[in-house]
Amino acid sequence: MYKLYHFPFSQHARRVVTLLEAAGLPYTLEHVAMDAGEHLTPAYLAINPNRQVPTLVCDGLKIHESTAIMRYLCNRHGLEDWYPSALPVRAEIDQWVDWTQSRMAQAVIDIVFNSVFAPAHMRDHAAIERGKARMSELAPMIEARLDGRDWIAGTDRPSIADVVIASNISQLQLAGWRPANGNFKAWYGRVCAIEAFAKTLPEMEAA
Ligand SMILES: N[C@@H](CCC(=O)N[C@@H](CS)C(=O)NCC(=O)O)C(=O)O
Repeated sequence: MYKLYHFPFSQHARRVVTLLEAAGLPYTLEHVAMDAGEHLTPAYLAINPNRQVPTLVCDGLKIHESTAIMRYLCNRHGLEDWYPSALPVRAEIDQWVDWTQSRMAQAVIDIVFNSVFAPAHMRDHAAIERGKARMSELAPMIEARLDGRDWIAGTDRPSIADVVIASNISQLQLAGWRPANGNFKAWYGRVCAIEAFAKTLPEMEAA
């Protein structure tokens, strides 16, 4: 049984839940009350010294970094559909996963934290603008790569790369940012139609 330290407004935690759900793996969610600072407590820091969610705990193993957790689950359970082992396909999935973490993640945090979660007096408007500028740079890359393909890595079915990118897009929606018309928007609709993905969306967004 996996234990996932989780917070519903964490896109990084939600992507792991999507995979656990989609693969039918046994798990429990351990709610970390980030809004009350629980991630900063010594008890949680002993689990993840980065003071972040998610963290996966199982069989004495503690893993942080959402994408490392997803790869671990795929490798351990042979989730070929989500993370095919054929090297050219896997390389493209890894490329988009790492690209999302290195190029997109901070922009999403900058936009959403400063538009939605930070108290008004702490909002960093320059960070919001920086994040939006980065998203304006990245969105056309997604748009172009989806030309003639349903899923970002060219697979026949959604892969972890689609879930990783889309979890960020769902987070951006909290701040009112949405993919424009075109391939990107149609792709996001396809990801949202995946039951395991839709199930993880926080209530605020579904409203
Ligand atoms: N690279 C990490 C990022 C995790 C992350 O940024 N989590 C956020 C919630 S979405 C968090 O816990 N932030 C608290 C903090 O950084 O202090 C991953 O992919 O798991």
